[in-house]
Amino acid sequence: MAEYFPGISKIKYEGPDSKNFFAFKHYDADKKIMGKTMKEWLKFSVAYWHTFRGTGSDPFGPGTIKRPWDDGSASVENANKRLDVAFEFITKLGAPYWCFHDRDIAPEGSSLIESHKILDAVVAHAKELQKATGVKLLWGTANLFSNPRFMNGASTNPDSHVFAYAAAQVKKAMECTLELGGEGYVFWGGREGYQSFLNTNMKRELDHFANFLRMAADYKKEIGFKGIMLIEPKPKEPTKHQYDFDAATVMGFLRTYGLEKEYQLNIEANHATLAGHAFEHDLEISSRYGMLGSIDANTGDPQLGWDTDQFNMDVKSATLAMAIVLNQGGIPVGLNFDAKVRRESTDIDDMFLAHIGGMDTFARGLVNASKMVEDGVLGGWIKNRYSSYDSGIGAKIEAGTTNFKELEKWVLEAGEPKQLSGQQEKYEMLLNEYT
Ligand code: XLS
Ligand code: CA
Ligand code: CA
Repeated sequence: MAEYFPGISKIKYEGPDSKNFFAFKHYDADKKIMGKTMKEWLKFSVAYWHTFRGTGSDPFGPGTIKRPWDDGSASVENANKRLDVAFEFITKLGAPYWCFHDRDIAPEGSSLIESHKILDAVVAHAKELQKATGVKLLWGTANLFSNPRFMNGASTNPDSHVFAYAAAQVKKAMECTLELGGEGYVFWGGREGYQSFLNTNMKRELDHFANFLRMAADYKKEIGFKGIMLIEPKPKEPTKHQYDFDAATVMGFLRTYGLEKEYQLNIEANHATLAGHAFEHDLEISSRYGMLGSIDANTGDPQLGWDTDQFNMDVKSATLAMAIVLNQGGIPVGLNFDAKVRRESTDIDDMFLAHIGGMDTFARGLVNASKMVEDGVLGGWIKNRYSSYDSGIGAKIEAGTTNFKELEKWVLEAGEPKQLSGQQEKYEMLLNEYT
């Protein structure tokens, strides 16, 4: 079989003193941290759409990134060759998983049946490559946003014909995910949202969306897919208002429609920040309610207000993220690099460096967070801050066994509360000690 990265051998762990850019300084796959290997805690995945279909195009100009193996055609041969390249890349990198959209891996045909056939052929090839390399599928998904037929949405489209088309496409993508042994299946809202109040019946669209998700959950059971179904929040882009705005909105939506047992959340850092939250905010809120299933590990740019999907090289952010993962005992699905190299990063080397950097960043985050847990730092101060709820009147408030009358009586005796400092700066200093 042809080798596409002849100059690059398997990326190894060389430790923090290494000066080699093509080596891990922190990600030591088999090293045990708090009872599990780094590989198990982190479950890294390469996003096919960015790394193998991304061209660097932006609204101001066409792609800048040309890959020598890609002839630019929509042929099955080209699609299969790209997969060969991808599996060599992922194997050399040492990431255990990959993720895809149906339309990233296979071109769309001129009819649904033709698209299904092409997809089947490409999935068969992917299955062989998975077997040969040991790389596994983290999750699959359907692209319900690129084709013009989805311009007004997929399951929230005002036209039921488009709803049905989207269902047929998701049905097939779920079958392919099952065929490839995926650990999850993701629903990112795509164009599920609206641009104008004047032409939108929001309630009907949301009802339809819920029905779509219910049908998907039923189909999961019907075909025996054991993976976790995930919803990925995002507040805007491509529509002005995306229905899956943020983690809290999605959890409320799922509960409203009785779907909270069928779905968990895939939290993307850049989407949380677009919603005006920190990455750790959406991780924490979903984790604390038992809904954090997977992570799209990337970052936005603080100066740019759009979805830049950059590799996260911020150790502090990764530390907070991994602290949340540690706290819940692991990440059920995994940590997918939904990130692309910059349009100016046009070398093949950049593909490797970006992933090595991202993996090392989250590995450092994991190690830092575990040290904080082991030192009893993390969680300790927070527990202390709420200790007034551990006994007495506080415990009654927490247990829901008191009422306004009793609380009034209690305050009349206790008097004015003492001022308790939030000590934010102290804790920021402490975090600096670990990162
Ligand atoms: C787009 C999303 C998308 C999903 C999968 O903003 O991040 O890539 O992760 O459809
Ligand atoms: Ca994503
Ligand atoms: Ca994104």
